[in-house]
Amino acid sequence: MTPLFPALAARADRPALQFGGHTLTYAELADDAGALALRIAGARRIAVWATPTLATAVGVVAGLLAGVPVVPVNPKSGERELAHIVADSAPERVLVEAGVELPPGLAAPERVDIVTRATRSGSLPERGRERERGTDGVPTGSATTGGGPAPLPPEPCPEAPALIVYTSGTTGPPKGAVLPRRALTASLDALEDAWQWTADDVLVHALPLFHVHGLILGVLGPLRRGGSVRHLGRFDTAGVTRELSSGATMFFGVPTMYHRLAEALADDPALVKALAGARLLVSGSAALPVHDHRRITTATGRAVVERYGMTETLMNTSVRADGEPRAGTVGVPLRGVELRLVEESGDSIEAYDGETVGEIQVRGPNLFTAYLNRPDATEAAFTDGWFRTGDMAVRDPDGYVRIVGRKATDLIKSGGYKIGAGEIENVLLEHPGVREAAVTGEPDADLGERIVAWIVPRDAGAPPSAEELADHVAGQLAAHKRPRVVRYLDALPRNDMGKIMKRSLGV
Ligand code: MCA
Ligand code: AMP
Repeated sequence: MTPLFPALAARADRPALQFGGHTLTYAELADDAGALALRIAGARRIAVWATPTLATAVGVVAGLLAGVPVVPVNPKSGERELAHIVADSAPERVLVEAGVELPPGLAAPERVDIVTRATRSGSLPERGRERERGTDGVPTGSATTGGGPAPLPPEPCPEAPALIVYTSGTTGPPKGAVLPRRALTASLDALEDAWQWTADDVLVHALPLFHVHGLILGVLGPLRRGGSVRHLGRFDTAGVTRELSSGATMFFGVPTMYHRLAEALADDPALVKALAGARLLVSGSAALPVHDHRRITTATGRAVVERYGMTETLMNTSVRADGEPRAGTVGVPLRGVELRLVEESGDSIEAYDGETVGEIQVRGPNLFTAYLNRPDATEAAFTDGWFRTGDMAVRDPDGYVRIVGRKATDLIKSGGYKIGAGEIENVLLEHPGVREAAVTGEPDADLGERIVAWIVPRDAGAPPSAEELADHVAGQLAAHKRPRVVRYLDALPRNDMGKIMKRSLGV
């Protein structure tokens, strides 16, 4: 069986990962992740405390090498969200960067410290240093066996689960999408084809490492190609400029990041030059407004390539690197992906007319296998073997897909994060000052959509402040799920059945 990361198996002496000042070559990553893989081998499932650090990348690669399913956890998860993920995925161990404190919600799984040679020494170490011991006394350096480094574990079968990534629905807590190894290889290799992605590419990004975009595309993608990734830790235009001006060839971002780049271009000639020199600029996770596409192209002469994906399906379509760029579209189906548009009636739309709207349904090796512990939700997500994305689109005569909206108004995309209105409403309703709550998304130039909470307070004379409610949601769920605006009402608009009419709230 061919390995998931050929350059790692070959212990190539080329840079693989760079986070701030910390760098690992493939050979070093094979040593560090290989040693960690030996320590976690046999575990049923592991969590990784997914800070935007080198340690996280090493922890995830170790899990993949060991064939142990990895659950990446948002380190900013609030109490309730964390409790749900831990109870649902029941990890036996939690991998965390040495020295980093874990919240009480992660006290049950056995802690395993991630120690890498790069972070141990604070910078690139000289080779051949003595083996060191981790906090639990297990060797953390090169897993050597006398004559040389120990071989990496054998490649697990393609259907073996690789990652479990949590994703929000309209109601209820997030669901864990089980992603098998073949979904990762199928999707990453289809992107190699669409983007002419090679070992010479150096990717720069600043995406979080607990979602598909930042982790699978942004870290595992370069590793599968044998290229390298430079992670900025946190997004800013200066970091993007610096890396694209010093050897990086590609940038991946969500539309909010491109919006911020577009805003900065007018006063930043170095940024203009950096973007103009990039081989490929890719946007995804939400629609990049045509206005931002145009501003970037006008200033830099470069077109941003959009690709369309989902946690459950990985990548479905993309504008190809060798194709015609077209702002406002997500390009054509990727190699191996079957895509159809389906009407409300269930009939498939045959037209390629740029105007008949249907739901995007997909089929192919890029798909997840199931929602963890949720056979009901898994079954409901498919029709005759086709996955129902909930995204509505039209198809141009040449096959380019144009997303025009989504079926569920209760799903909000803010900053590229998918957020369920119901989840936030449930948490708001538990606040002692809240009698009724409804959550909607409204257009936001920076975030795409911003979360709005409509609140009927228990005491109209002393309503809880917007800040207090935002902190409450951030503390229970996650900071990106907090309402950015709170509007107070005497009563929520309801129909004769008592159902809240969100459309009258201005959605
Ligand atoms: C603010 N903060 C708070 C609070 N308010 N913390 C606790 N309580 C509060 N009340 C903190 C935040 O944690 C954060 O900390 C900082 O203040 C700023 O937060 P925020 O305002 O939310 O940040 P932002 O400026 O709005 O972030 C914009 C962003 C971010 C950087 C673009 O939205 C982002 O990283 N988006 C990426 C989403 C993504 O990767 N989606 C992929 C999923 P600190 O600064 O320390 O963090 S979709 C996917 O995977 C599919 C497959 C696909 O197609 O790609
Ligand atoms: P998630 O479940 O967080 O993986 O988000 C998946 C959703 O993000 C999709 O169902 C789409 O609604 C949206 N999405 C991803 N990429 C794009 C894009 N390029 N344009 C428009 N929407 C996108």
